[in-house]
Amino acid sequence: AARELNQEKIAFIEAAIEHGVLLFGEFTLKSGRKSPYFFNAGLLYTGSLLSSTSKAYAKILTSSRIPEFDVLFGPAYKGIALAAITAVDLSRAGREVGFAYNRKEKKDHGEGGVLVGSPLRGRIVIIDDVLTRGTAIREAIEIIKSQPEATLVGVVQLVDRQERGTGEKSTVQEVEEEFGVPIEPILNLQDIIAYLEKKGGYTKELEDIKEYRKNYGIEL
Ligand code: OMP
Repeated sequence: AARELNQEKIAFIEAAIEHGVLLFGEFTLKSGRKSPYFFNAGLLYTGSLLSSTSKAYAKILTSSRIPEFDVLFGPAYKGIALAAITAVDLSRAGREVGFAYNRKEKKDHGEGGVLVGSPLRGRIVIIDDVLTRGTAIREAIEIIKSQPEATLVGVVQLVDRQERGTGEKSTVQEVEEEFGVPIEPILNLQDIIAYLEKKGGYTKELEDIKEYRKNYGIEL
């Protein structure tokens, strides 16, 4: 089914552009790919941006292929706040779930360990920011898999850039097949392109994105 660019998505993309969260230019990605756009979830730093972000995650969690779950896991660093605000939003809607995250550095004093928050037991959903080649999400998945009482049941990405993974398939396909769990995006590149086309005045940006997609994108 074709994805719909609804009013909520339009408002979110518009706010992202306005606050420099979604940028156009020249960026070198974690994977080494040189991209004409970049989505920086770290710049979602106002109360209202965080509020629309948590609502978008909460909505996907209740209206997509993501099954029932017990704990939201936010990978350090950006995933931490994203998972926390989403747990708050779900709680306000009457749904209680746990919240957990990892430290990047292992602590050798105090409570120790790399995991903080809810024990990683039961059905876990990872709340992540951006999916490109899949390196970041694989690291997060490994943390869940290292916990004997935890079962990963799904992943929600704020942005799926719809790129190829380590092979010819899309990153989403590779990771879904390898780990047997659904990955659901709030926004994907298709949504961003649809927005830019509808808005008008983004000819150069769209050209650059199309060129980039020839190298790293998947068939839309
Ligand atoms: P992969 O590990 O290649 O999937 O890249 C995803 C990670 O790259 C994210 O967790 C971000 O840290 C970062 N990233 C962005 O934040 N926004 C982008 O638009 C692109 C990337 C990226 O480097 O690919």
